[in-house]
Amino acid sequence: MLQLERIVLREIRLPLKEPFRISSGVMDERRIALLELTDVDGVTTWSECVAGEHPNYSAETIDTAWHAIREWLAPRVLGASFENARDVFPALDRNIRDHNMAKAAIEMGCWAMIATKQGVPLSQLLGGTRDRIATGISIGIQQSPSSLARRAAAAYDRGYRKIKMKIQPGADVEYLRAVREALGPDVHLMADANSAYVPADTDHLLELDEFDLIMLEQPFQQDDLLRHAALQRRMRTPICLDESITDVARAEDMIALGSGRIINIKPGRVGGFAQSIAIHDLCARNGIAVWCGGMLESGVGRAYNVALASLPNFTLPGDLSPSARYWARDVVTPEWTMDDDGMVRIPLDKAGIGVTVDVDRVDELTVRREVLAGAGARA
Ligand code: OSB
Ligand code: MG
Repeated sequence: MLQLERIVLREIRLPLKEPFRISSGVMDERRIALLELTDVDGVTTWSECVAGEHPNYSAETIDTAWHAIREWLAPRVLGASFENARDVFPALDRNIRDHNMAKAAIEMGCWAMIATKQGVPLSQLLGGTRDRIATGISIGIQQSPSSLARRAAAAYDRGYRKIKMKIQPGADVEYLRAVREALGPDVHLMADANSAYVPADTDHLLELDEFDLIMLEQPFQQDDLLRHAALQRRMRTPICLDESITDVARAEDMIALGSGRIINIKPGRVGGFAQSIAIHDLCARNGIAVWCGGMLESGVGRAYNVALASLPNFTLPGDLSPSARYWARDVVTPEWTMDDDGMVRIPLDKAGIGVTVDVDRVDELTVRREVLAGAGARA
């Protein structure tokens, strides 16, 4: 039984160690919404909303999510009671379109609350079957092919099992060629376009086949499943969809149309864990590999991704870099780490999300804070 009494919403600003450039914009600091959920017994847990500052990845931003959580979503859970974490998403989704990242922040927090109260690790509540996850790095667009090749070589030496590089028109073929030549034929490379191409670029994209990438992520616009299918029919490299897969029906469409062969599951993008698990299960039944993407989360959001990635059909390395890749200091203890073999350990010895939020650090970083409480409850 789950009954939330209070949600404290905070915005923190966390400076990235170095700017992260994708085809649609650059980030040098993350504005992150953190939620502290408290239930009627006074048990607390933290969750994170992964929406960015600008609507360049999806329509949501931290500010739209803040509004959606305060005005529409928090009132659906505060004071309500749920038998099962799976019941939370339908309650949030009824007659509220989109706002998946806002929904996910609450929904995933509810799973963590239940895990905490049951005294089990979040991974176990989700049905996870592994204790370690192979990790890939996501490298932003660099100044030149040679600087990208240096970054990729350093990542390979550090132990990463998969090297993903952001691409865009003008920073693609020659960049990937430099990396493939520097690292040799056996290293798992992939590229992520974040929708930077249009169907007229098809012949150009077909040139990427020569680099034996393990996949090409999201070349076209989010809504363009048909044109992704046309590209996949001509391209040897498997297409992986990220932005396009916002719910289970979209994953079914991808499979039916042949728009791709792999899905990057980000729980924030699909409205939380219930949807993520449903997409994971659908893909398992259809021979579609999945892996867990990242949104430059703080250590709080990362805990959720790590737990999800312990499910059996997450067979490809996730974008689960250790805290030190992003931040001078994370907001959780212990920080997320990766061993020399590129593996992240799932904290199976702790209940709930498996890391402790450093509240003093969060306080220092907080730029706004709002307390949401159900009718009748004290703020
Ligand atoms: O497309 O996967 C993406 C970060 C921000 C927005 C979109 C994406 C990304 C990443 C980062 O690739 C992966 C990570 O968290 O390391
Ligand atoms: Mg992506």
